[in-house]
Amino acid sequence: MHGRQQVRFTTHGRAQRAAPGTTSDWRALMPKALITGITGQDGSYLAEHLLAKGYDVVGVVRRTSHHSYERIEHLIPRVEIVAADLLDQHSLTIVIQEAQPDEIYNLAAQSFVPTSFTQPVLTGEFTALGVTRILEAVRLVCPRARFYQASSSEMFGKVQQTPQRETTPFYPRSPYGIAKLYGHWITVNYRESYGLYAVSGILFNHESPRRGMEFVTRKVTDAAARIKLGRATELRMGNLDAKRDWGFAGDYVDAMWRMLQAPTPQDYVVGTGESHSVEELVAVAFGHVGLDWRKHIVVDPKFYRPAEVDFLIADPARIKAELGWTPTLSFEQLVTMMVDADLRRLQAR
Ligand code: NDP
Ligand code: GDR
Repeated sequence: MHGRQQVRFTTHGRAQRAAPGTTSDWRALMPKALITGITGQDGSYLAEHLLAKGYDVVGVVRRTSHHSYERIEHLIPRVEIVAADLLDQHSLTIVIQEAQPDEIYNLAAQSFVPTSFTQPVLTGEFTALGVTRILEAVRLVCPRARFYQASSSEMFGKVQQTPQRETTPFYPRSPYGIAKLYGHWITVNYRESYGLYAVSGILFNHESPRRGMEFVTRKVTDAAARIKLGRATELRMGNLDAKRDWGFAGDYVDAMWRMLQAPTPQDYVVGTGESHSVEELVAVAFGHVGLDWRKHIVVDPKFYRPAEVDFLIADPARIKAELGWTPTLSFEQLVTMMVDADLRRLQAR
């Protein structure tokens, strides 16, 4: 892998532009990565991962009336922040043209499934067409860059095969899943049409203490901590029977990086190969702080989805065998780590 990187940076990379023997060529030899969605859960872990490997990191943020930098505060000023929006072709083209990155990770999206039912058009603009806008920019101004697209297990939806692997047919069940499927295929198409090094990681659910509060794991770990500390008494939830393959986000950003180091561009499924129900999640989180979840959880139809994805489980055999990737945290370790982090955060307030 290291050998290939050397060849790569000498062949396509910034080393070509460096004057040998100067101090500035040391930095010029460092690979450069551009991350969209750097303010999100995965963006923050990926930025840390790449900085630790010596990359220059450029993070794309959209303009908002106040900054949403909580997850990356500790990385500034080591990360260069630039402004662009998935809705705006010109802004994307310019940041990619100016940065001339070796690797581009497209993590930005409208990523919450229930919002995709209430805002399906916007979800399509961000999560589907946003990918084409970035690929167009790559094709026109930086075609040598390696491109990673954040595809999702939601594309399997009403599953056609269990466990799900790279060859499993797709059957998305939400406007989000459908938008991701478009993003997935447009990435394949630009690879096949224009010879771009463009790949999709089909990632199953991955979580962490930095997960958004609206997603089920964080909603549960935050509530378990609040109830334990006497700051809440109940938690209203949707479908407790749904099953997911949950892993740790820190492991999954390493899978993204590995995919862009492979000798040939290929799509991979990334997951643990274990599935658990939402009820099990609740039981582990509440049990960890000595609470009986049955006394606190209220099932509320408001949180049911118009169409549900009932059961997902990955077959990560290909990425394990070909790229040596493996998850480091078990389901129980992940959930208890998240509960402990929420306890610490709430106690500090
Ligand atoms: P988050 O929701 O935490 O982060 C999404 C990021 O996208 C944020 O940085 C957000 O910026 C940015 N963004 C949203 N809209 C725009 C826009 N119009 N222009 C520019 N940036 C925008 O997602 P995750 O980190 O959890 O996931 C990363 C990616 O991986 C997403 O594409 C998601 O769909 C996909 N994915 C996630 C999985 C998971 O389990 N976490 C599994 C499979 C795929 P802002 O801070 O301004 O809102
Ligand atoms: P998901 O994650 O839809 O799989 O998408 P989420 O955590 O929102 O839901 C997982 C499952 O839990 C059930 N559920 C609830 N979900 C939420 N959010 N809130 C509840 O109160 C609740 N009660 C039960 C849901 O019905 C569902 O079955 C995530 C996102 O990160 C996507 O961007 C990503 O692509 C996929 O994971 C893989």
